[in-house]
Amino acid sequence: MADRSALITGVTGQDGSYLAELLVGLGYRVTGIVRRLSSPNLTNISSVLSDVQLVDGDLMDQSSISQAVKVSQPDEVYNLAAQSFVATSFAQPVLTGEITGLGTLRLLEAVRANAPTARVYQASSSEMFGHVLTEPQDEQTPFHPRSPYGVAKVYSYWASVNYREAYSMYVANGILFNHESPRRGLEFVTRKITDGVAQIVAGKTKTLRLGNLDARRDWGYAPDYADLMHRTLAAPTPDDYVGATGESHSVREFVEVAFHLAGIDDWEKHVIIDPQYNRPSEVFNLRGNANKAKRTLGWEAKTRFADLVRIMVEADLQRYGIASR
Ligand code: NAP
Ligand code: G4F
Repeated sequence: MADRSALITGVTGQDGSYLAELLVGLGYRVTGIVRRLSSPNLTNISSVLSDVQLVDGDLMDQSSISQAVKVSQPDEVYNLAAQSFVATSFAQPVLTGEITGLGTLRLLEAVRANAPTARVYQASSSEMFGHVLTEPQDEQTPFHPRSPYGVAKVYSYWASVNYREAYSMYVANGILFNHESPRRGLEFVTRKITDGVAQIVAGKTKTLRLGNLDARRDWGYAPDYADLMHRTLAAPTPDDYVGATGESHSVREFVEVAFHLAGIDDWEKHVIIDPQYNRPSEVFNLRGNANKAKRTLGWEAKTRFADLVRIMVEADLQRYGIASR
């Protein structure tokens, strides 16, 4: 795949960093859009910093996005930037709508005007299914978002479909279920748990405060999903695909396995249920059916739940200087 070029929004995030590594490894010329922060946040892409061209841009700002598309002239555009934390979307709904919703429209307009033949990947989310009535969820399952984040993602999903239909652009949605890694932000529940467990083992704290332990998610491993993103744009025609493991587990199960792997079996003594982490409207249960991605793109989630938890617990123990148990 030499000589191909890709533009990634959200390159500093969990998924953007794994995708940048994958594409650099495949010989792509990779450009990443980064927004100005008072302290640069390039840790996730440290391994590919010399191979990725960084350009300033913000999904809130049309001119910088248009300029980034114009100068990079990408063959493929991956829109991974978002205000991606559901809990924050309740506290900052307008900002979330601006970035996670309208930001996609700004990028689609920038591509339409400056690189109309580029293939565009939109990071859609299982959070769009929200209040689910059927299980597992697939590409035909109706959307019923339960957060400002989910609402904004539904907007972006349909904007992407509309640009495909209205302008014959190549735009594809990846409807991805939760995917995690040692690069996951510390506020998300999986990483909060594995970091909390490591802190307890390191003697830095005794407790971990969590919200709804009964929520169930279909948790996969982020590098597997970066591979799916790339496969999605390699298909001859644009389409929308669910990415999922097909298994769902509760937050409680994640806690049990994580503590056990760190050598602690009486996890109940350490976990405090704190209602401040409950959401005004919760998504109780998500489990995806990725048969279409398997059939059409040859993709399957390789890393299963127990391995995912182990990878994350080991990485966080190591961060605190503790050898794996
Ligand atoms: P993440 O780690 O939170 O990364 C988000 C990225 O967006 C960061 O690079 C962030 O940059 C950037 N960003 C935020 N606001 C921006 C703005 N106004 N302009 C430009 N960039 C901005 O998210 P992720 O887990 O990698 O997820 C990637 C995408 O997939 C997101 O769109 C997310 O909503 C979606 N998604 C994720 C999952 C999942 O389970 N991970 C599942 C389904 C869909 P800074 O470094 O400057 O903050
Ligand atoms: O880890 P979470 O914050 O992820 P959530 O809300 O499922 O969203 C993630 O996955 C979506 C895909 O479905 C992405 F689109 C989105 O960008 C993000 O990556 O919460 C998971 C569950 C929730 O039900 C939450 O109520 O864990 C529950 N939970 C229980 N205690 C907690 C906590 N969540 C967080 N963050 N912190 C807690 O203390």
